[in-house]
Amino acid sequence: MIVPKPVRYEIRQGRFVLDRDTSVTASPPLGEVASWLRGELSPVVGGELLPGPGSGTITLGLRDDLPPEAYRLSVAGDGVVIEGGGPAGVFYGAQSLRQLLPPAAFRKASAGGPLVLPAVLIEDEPRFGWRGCILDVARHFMVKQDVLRFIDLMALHKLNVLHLHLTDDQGWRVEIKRYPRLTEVGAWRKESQTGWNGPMDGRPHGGYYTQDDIREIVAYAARRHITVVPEIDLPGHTQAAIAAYPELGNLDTPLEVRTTWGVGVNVLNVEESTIAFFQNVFDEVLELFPSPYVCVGGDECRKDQWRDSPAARRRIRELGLRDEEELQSWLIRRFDDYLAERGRRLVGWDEILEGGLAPGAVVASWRGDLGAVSAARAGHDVITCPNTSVYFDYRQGTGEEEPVPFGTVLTLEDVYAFDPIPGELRDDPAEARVLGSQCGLWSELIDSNRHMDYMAFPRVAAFAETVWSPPARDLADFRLRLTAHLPRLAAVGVEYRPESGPLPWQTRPGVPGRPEDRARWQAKIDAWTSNIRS
Ligand code: TNX
Repeated sequence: MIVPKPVRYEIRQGRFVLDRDTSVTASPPLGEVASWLRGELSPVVGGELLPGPGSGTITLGLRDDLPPEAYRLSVAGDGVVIEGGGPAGVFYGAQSLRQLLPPAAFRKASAGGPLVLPAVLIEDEPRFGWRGCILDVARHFMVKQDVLRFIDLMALHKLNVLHLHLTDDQGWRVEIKRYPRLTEVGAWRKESQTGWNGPMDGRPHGGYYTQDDIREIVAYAARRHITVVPEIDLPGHTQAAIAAYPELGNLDTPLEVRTTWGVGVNVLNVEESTIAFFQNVFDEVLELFPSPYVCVGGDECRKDQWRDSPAARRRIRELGLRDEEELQSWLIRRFDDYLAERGRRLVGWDEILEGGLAPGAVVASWRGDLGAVSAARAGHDVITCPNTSVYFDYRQGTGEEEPVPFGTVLTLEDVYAFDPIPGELRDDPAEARVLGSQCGLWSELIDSNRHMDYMAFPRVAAFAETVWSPPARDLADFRLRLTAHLPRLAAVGVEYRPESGPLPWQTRPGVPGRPEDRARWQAKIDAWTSNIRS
């Protein structure tokens, strides 16, 4: 009853009893995994699990005939053996081991007696190397402790990339020592819009991570084999930065941190001083995030201000560019060069394809499938995150009681049916360019951790299965495993969306979710799809 479904699962004769006398032993390279596992299991057995020999033993080991993320887990009467190609594989084996225990094993307290594991043999490995979640902590801030909890929930589902959307029009969330106003000013807004286009709430909102917080998040994630990919979005989605440092913008009038949603007009100017500013920002960001991949955004950049700006037009002439689209590509290339010189790879949203793209750049394709198809065929590595399948800010049911109806409907079944390889790329050599996928938890309309739980779960479980498990789908089997999985989430304290729809306190009466908004969204999604096609 494991989620995501393992490649091979065989029930054997017998059982293993886990109690406070069980020991966890591991070779030195697996010390971290072993201490993590002891940390998870000790409270549950009501005693400290020791490294030495005990009445039964959980043995962790490495095998050089397995890929780094693959594992083999055997549970028998005389012991449990988890072997992996690398520490990550062993870690995933340990996650599966936890799922063989009753849901009480997901509480941080004694389960009140010995825990019985069925004898099994599991052989497992992921289908994709990039199994991610985009967490938008810019539109609504998520406190550090909740980010750590989310990391644990990702690890439970064998996800391995946390794409942290750290900056946007509505907030700048990472301390940059050289430019303190980014957080002094940019991390706070005076109020927020309720619903996608509803009235203002009249309540200040804000928050940011200090550099020490970020180091803690990155280390916490690393211990769970999760890479944190930072995103500093530019040249659009930068109103908070411009509010803090007006010289980055195109206008003479000062701006405030944005309080409404949707694609804004305020974008960075393209002066060398602005490029230098952001490279200085990235100097600090690269120090904090060891990830080989760094996201510079590049999405939804309106060009109105560049069109109206004599300085931008001069820049276009000087650089011998055709238009504002090429100016955006030129800017993204400057950051691509900057990152490449430092041994990192640029990730950008599919808009970076418009107007030409640096060869090493990775494209995160979000507007349907077509960005992914053209990028992969052009030889770029691709991460698929189509809003039409894996945007979990979109509502998950058709009912009027669904909180803040927004976007198109993405039910659990829709997510489970998602294939990270777009249909057009199947059996095409360019298929190999798809590194994997990531689901989007955009937070314009997710203003609390409780609501984040509701939007994320159980869709994240279905998503995890699409990136981890073999491509064949069996909805009935998934549903069955989900009935075992939901009590685990409940034991952790996750307020997931029940199958039957939101509980009374999960609906949001009074927040606008008008039928015409849905129609507008569907029209917008259709338009994108046909735009990318042409
Ligand atoms: C599009 S995904 C955006 C985000 C929004 C999201 C809302 C992307 C690159 N841009 O800025 O939060 O839609 O669903």
